[in-house]
Amino acid sequence: MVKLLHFSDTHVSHRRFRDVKDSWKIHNRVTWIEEDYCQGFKEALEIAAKIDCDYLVHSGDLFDIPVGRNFSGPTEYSRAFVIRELKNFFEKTNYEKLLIIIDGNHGTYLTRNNSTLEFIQAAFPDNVHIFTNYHLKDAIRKNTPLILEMEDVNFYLFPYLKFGRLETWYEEYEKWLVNNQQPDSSKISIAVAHGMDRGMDLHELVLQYKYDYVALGHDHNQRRIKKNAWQCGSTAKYTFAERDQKKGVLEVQIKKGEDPTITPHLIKKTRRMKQIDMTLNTDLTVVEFEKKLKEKMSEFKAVFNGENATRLKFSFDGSILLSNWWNMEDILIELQKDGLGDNYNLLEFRWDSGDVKKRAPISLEKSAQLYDYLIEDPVEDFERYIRSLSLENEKQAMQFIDLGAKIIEEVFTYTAKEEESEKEETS
Ligand SMILES: [Mn+2]
Repeated sequence: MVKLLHFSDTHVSHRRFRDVKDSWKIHNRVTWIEEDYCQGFKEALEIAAKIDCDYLVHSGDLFDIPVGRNFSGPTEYSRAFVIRELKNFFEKTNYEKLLIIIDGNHGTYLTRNNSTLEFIQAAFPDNVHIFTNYHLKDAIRKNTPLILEMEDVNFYLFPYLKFGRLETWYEEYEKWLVNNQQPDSSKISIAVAHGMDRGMDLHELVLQYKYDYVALGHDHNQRRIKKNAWQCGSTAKYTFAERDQKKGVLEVQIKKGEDPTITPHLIKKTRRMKQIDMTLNTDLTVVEFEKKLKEKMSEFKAVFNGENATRLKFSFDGSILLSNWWNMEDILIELQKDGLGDNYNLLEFRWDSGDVKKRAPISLEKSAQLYDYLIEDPVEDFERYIRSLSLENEKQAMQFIDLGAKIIEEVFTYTAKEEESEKEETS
């Protein structure tokens, strides 16, 4: 039997710069939010020591940065934190445990042959095995396996790759997988993959092959995908969509040829995130809007304490007059200043109005409609305009006219449809 601690998506070194309180946990060293993700990582290791697992498996996104076009590496604080906590863990367990980590889409320089996992491996060369994006690309190019073979168990590694982006990548990836990554029927076989979107970043075969366990990462919500495949979720809340999720890690006991036994362990201390939903309507005055928000905020009136301060988000939908919305945004900015001041126990204050329909005032809507009637036949008008340019190339001129006609048609039909649906809604 083999016992794993499966953890994932620790996102250490996650920082926020907008809409957060200007406050350090340790002055000039680490902010409260950055520290939250360090603590999640630390608690996962504490659970690993307690359950006395044979292997620790991290299924990606250990560090939060670099990501996408943000090429900044993890902060020195968080690098040191990770090394120190791992050293504590390995010492406590007499350097008998192995940690296996794969690259996710975070914490890796996707277009370069570098990964932030490298210095961890360099610090603990006998206890840490890393599998990076560039290891994967090499393996695909050379058609070689990406496997860690131990005496009792084989690990099949699938660092993050959005192979479904191009058909040719998909075919190459599948070919590599079929040729190299099939489970060994005589040994305990464990797949480790960062991905959740099937056919895009998680290949169907990873779930179909008879691995004894598939340790998945990328989805921050802990859940069972199949009897033998789990997303273990993140160790700290990351987006407001995760506000009500429990966070944790998985203890996995595996016997060859049997279903694995999964025991979730909760991360106890996670930051409170609260989202307040409000539906706006065009009758709502700016004064009423301010009053309502202040009422909702009163719950958080307290002396600031970074240890238990809340991250708060207002989410608006409904519809509103644009001219009112401008004033409401000014009020939100004022309330944010208050909320992140000394009288509220808030660490973050933000809002999302992406779902609000912002309507122009009636007077403007009317003039916009009047404008439609000024052009009798926009296609003809456009053709006249192109002809006025006296283009020498007749073929090119015709292409412009055709293209213009298509665009005009699209724009005008779209407007007509939009108006219809708006009328339906208000009736
Ligand atoms: Mn991810």
